[in-house]
Amino acid sequence: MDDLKSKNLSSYSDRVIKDNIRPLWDVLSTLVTPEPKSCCEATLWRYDTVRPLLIEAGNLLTAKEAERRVLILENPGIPGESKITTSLYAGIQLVLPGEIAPAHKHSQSAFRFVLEGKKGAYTAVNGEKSYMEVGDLILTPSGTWHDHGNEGDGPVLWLDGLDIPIVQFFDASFMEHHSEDEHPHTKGDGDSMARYGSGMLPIDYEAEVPTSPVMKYPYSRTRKILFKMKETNEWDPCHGLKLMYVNPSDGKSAMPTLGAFMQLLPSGFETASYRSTDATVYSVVEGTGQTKIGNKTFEWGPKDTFVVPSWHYHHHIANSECVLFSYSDRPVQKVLGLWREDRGNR
Ligand code: 1HN
Repeated sequence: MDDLKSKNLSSYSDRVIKDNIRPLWDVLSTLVTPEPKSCCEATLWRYDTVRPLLIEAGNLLTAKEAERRVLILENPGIPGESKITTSLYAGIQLVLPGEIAPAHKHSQSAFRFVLEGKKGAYTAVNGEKSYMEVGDLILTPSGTWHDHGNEGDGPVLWLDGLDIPIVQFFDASFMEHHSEDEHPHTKGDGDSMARYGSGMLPIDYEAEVPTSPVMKYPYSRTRKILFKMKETNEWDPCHGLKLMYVNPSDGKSAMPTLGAFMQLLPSGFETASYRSTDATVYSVVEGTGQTKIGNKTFEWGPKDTFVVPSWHYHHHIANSECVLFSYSDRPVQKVLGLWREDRGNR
């Protein structure tokens, strides 16, 4: 294009922008890319870095003063947005003995993935108390009242996963505080598991929401499943042995916006190179290893968190027998027909 033409086009663009109009030809190639071009960066947060900072915050303010005493894991490629990926939020929360994080409800769906703590801490969801043990997954579905407490004698820390950026994208956020710090605890630990998660359902059960009626997926159970399946020695080259947390009433993802997974990699296993369109957040449960993401290598151990951006080739190397929890926006992408994976080698 000659200089004069280019100058005329540029002044044309400057002029129309004043009327809130933008020529598509200026932006088309950034709007519609031939493949995902994520601004999100592969990053790892060591538990050894985050934990002391949270304990320090524990001396500065109470859970009640903070409402939620959380350190957000912020993706360095999207600074200031409280996002770990373009669609997901992650944070690490601390509740000290005797504290209550007061009851509230909001449109955002959330889960807690327990990192540390002896039994005694709980999340209560719509009156059902779920006591927390390391590796447990506890759901707080959209619109459910939830409060946290700690009746034990040590700190409890967990990873919070929320769909905040998705709700923000739709401008669909509502929140309410309960009149009391604690919603009445009318049901005990395991109530929803007994009713809905044991291979039976109440005869007239009809789902009113697209979310699992089971509030806690205990690690003791998840681990048993993984190690039972391990006996057949059938490994997926890309995933080792990988399970998805499901809604037992329909077999779909436990929550509509948050897909959650648990996988086992035997000692010495190196997964085949893999990429998918759902950026994925990992929390290491057991073992040590490495994940190579593009040209970066991340060494990890228990309770570390790392994120693999969308459409980035990566593979894991297990130095010992490893159990990895992960979550992503896969159920949203699947329902929209957007999800893709590439099990290719590179
Ligand atoms: C929330 O409700 C919790 O209930 C944790 O523990 C983190 C981040 C943003 C908005 C709501 C919780 C949150 C949150």
